[in-house]
Amino acid sequence: MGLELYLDLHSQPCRAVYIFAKKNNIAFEFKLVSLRTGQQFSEEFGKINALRLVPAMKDGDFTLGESVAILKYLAGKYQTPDHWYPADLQKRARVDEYLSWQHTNIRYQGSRIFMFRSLLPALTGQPIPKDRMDEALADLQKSIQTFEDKFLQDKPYIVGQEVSLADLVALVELMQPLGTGIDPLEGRPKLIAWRERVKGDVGKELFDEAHEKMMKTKDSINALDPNAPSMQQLAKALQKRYK
Ligand SMILES: N[C@@H](CCC(=O)N[C@@H](CS)C(=O)NCC(=O)O)C(=O)O
Repeated sequence: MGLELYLDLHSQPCRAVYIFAKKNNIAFEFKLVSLRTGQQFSEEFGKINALRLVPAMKDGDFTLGESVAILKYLAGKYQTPDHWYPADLQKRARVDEYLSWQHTNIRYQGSRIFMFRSLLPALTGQPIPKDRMDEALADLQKSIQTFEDKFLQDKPYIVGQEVSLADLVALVELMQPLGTGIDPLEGRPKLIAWRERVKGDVGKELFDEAHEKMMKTKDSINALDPNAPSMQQLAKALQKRYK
């Protein structure tokens, strides 16, 4: 049995895994786990990832969740070019440093904007109050400022001269608010130039293909049934997660 990747490309970490696998010509079977219809709650998917989150991976009998773990597994197993996850201890540690930081910073803040402006109001029927939205936008900008000052600085990439997993993971997260019409990098020329550089490294065609669904979030949200039990379950989980 070959490599299976369980993905929904509306999801940022799924896009990182998808883009990384495609860019490195890693053969895999795309297994759609549609978050819009609650397939993550199915019994079948529970056997692949008990956390009930995508992305997930199955390689033979071995199953794995968590995008960062999957990306590193693929980099190791398929010996992808060194720049993605450098063998040099200190460069690798820089990639790991960003990958550890991002979960509760850029990822959380960017996802919160996405949820506040799309899924949450659609599923609960309640718009997010303006002061909460403004606070969320300010929190995202604080994380982006830290990203610029501490991680990117004046380098072309997070780890210096070459693109790595850290840049890919950062960029897919920073794309998410764009799916709701907000460019979080507006007014930040250095970061806009970095975004274009990383897109170029990945290949614009692959990058755009991976983001196509997410950029049409409005259409998929209009097709949701907020009364479906799986959607109510999702709304509850999201309300807990995104305060
Ligand atoms: N830390 C995990 C996060 C995975 C995650 O939050 N996945 C979301 C989509 S972006 C999901 O599956 N959500 C389904 C749910 O909350 O029910 C990773 O990096 O893989």
